[in-house]
Amino acid sequence: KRLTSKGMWQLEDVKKTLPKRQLFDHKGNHGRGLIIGGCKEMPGALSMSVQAALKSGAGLIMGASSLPVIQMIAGNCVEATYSALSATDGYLDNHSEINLDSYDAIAIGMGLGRKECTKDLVKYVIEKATCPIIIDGDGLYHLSQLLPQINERTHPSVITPHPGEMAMLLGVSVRELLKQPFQYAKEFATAYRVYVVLKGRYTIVTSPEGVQMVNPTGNPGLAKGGSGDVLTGIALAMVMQKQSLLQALSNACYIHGMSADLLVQHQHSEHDLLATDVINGITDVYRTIS
Ligand code: B4P
Ligand code: MG
Repeated sequence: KRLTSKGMWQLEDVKKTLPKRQLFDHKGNHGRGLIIGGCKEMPGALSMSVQAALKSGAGLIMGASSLPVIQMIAGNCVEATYSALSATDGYLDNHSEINLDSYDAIAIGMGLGRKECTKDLVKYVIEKATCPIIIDGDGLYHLSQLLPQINERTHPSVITPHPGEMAMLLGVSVRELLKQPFQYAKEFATAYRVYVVLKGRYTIVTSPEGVQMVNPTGNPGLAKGGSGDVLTGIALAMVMQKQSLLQALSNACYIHGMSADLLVQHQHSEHDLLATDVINGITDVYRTIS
């Protein structure tokens, strides 16, 4: 009952709002995105976000990480371009070498690590990016110390926490958060003027104005490492297409969950589904909805 009292994002909403590719489109019409992430222990997080963003329709994607991470992952997605950033002991450390100006949206945090030097990088992006930014994973860990900076942004900010990350940002227990997830998400979104994608079985998307949408798709096959990184890549691609941010984020959640649903219906089980399967499954989602 609680779910239907809020806006449930449905297949018809996706069909109505998802922009169609036009005959004379070129890659510039579909967004140039930057994804910053990865460290020596978590190279795959960046890889999955980059692949998911391109598979979802982004025009151009630049993956930024340390050279060893790029060397490890570049073969997984040869369609992307990569930018090697300096790192200390496997963690990105120098923000001044990144040019943030030529992107339509930026995602940061997936597999970034929690070292102090990576916090500076997140701070730099929050302060300097003049396009929509999406903060996920370890970027959210750092965000707890960067709340004044996020409040001062004049361009859209999106956060994509799972309940553990949302609870940490709010300073409450996960148990307390899950008693009133709509209220807590709205509280944070309106206080800091951010879009909040609170992930879970029914992911709740909240705008800075407090408008909320609930995503019905997805299954427990997604409860596995990497599925959040895939969602961030899809979200980046959606944010760069011509649609409102609330629609873009709702569509991203819908596509992510629908990919997993189609896969467990036809090819996989909830046990063996991998995050990379969910990326490949985007093909069937698009073939179904268009
Ligand atoms: P992390 O290391 O933070 O996990 P992660 O890298 O963020 O994983 P990933 O990015 O792949 O998945 P995410 O959840 O973002 O996890 C380490 C620790 O964090 C855990 O040991 C735990 O302490 C804490 N933690 C993690 N998840 C928590 C939670 N839910 N509650 C409390 N603490 C938690 O994204 C997963 C994606 O899959 C989302 O899009 C989500 O909506 C979807 N999904 C997951 N389960 C689903 C389900 N049953 N049905 C539908 N969709 C589902
Ligand atoms: Mg995650």
